[in-house]
Amino acid sequence: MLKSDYLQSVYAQVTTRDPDQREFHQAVLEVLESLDQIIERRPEYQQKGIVETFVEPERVISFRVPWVDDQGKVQVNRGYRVQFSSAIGPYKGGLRFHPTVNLSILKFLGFEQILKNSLTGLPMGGAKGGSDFNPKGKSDNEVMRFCQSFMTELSRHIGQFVDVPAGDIGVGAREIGFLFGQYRHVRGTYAAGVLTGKGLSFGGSLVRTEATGYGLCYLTQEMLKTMRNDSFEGKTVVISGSGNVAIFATEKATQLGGKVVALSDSNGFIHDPEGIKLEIVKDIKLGHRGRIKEYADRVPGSTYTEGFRGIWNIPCDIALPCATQNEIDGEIAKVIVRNGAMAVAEGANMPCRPEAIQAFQSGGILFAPAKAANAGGVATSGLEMSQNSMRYAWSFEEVDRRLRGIMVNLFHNIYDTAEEFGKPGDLVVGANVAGFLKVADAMLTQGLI
Ligand code: NDP
Ligand code: 2IT
Repeated sequence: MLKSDYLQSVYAQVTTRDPDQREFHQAVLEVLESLDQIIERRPEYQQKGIVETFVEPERVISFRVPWVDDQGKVQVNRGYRVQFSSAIGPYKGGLRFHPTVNLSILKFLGFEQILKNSLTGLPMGGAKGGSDFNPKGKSDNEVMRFCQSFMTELSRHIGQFVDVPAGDIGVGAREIGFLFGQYRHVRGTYAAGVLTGKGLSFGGSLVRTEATGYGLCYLTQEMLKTMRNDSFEGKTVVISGSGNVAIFATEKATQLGGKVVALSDSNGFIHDPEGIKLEIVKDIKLGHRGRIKEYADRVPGSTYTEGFRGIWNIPCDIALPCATQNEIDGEIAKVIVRNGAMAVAEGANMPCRPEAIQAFQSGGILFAPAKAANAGGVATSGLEMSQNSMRYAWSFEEVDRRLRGIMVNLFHNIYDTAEEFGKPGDLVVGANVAGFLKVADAMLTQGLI
């Protein structure tokens, strides 16, 4: 329940305007609850209408995406771009291709992206986009034709100083390549800075592929060190998902001395008590877009179980949910607490429901929210944009060093902010408040637009 009448009225307007957008309501409410800690200290936010402006996207674009499948049949999907905030930089955020994509999901993601991008310290606004297209089971040619149609329309709305999309669920190097090719074709210009996550041969940055998972582990490591005088060394780690974020979180957690024992996909999970052999996972997922089940067929001593939520019954010291939103509810969270975990850090966006976060915090478990914990991906996108502007490419070590520096600074910023605003150790409040203050002050300074 919100204490401030002003924030209550903002939330009432959000839920009345779009009563069906449940994921968006969830993301907004969490942020407003954090702002409750500061709103009395900053009366100008209410006087200037900052919060009600902040929760409404600057622009929402919706368009049809017709394409022809391999049987010659016309398929029509829906495409979107939610350009949420450009207060501190051009719109920036990923594209998601998944059958569950709708406006509620893209608005929650775009909204969180504003604060996440602010926390990176780089000049990027917030956006998200995508389509209800399902790349799973499609041929490369079908994916190419879909991406070309999608970009034919999207190209009118983006640009290196306007809006810079990247990948997310269902959008990786293959899709970004097709999207970039079509942008170049329809605009007749080589503007490398219009997309991030590009291939290395055409303006991509080293470390962008690894960045979200690596960044998640750098932040978790700093949190363990600062708040528990501890590290990944010797810890059992469970990671959900087996996509881009999960794979490179597994790689870094292992390099830092942890033992990752489980991964999942939307069908089920694998458990390997000896520690996941990442080269086999990479061969399955990156080599031939296979299912995680195949791991158990190839690695003696490992098991596969149907149903992706069961992964959280496996006891662990560190839990890194890296699949999708609302995967962990209050009941699952209690199991994680009961099994003795010491830390949870969100690699996916909003994988923990509010009751789950509550259970972690009251159970004394360290909790790092997504907008801080997974900011390494977009931060490295920011570094890709910098390199594109310079027409230069840094080495792997240089980008990795900068990524690590950004995540360490980000952690201390949210940790100190939580303390400053009377909620020591509450990194949810720290992230929401620190991210918001910068954007709100930019909005105040620039006037109502
Ligand atoms: P990928 O498409 O590479 O992988 C997604 C993984 O999550 C797959 O294992 C997939 O399983 C699983 N998954 C997706 N949807 C569902 C669902 N509805 N139920 C259960 N499992 C599901 O995506 P990413 O790894 O890039 O993204 C994972 C999460 O990380 C997302 O929340 C994304 O928003 C977030 N993120 C990504 C960043 C990036 O740079 N890529 C940056 C910051 C956050 P299956 O194959 O069965 O669908
Ligand atoms: O959720 C995210 O931060 C991303 N999908 C990455 C966005 C980006 O622009 O790199």
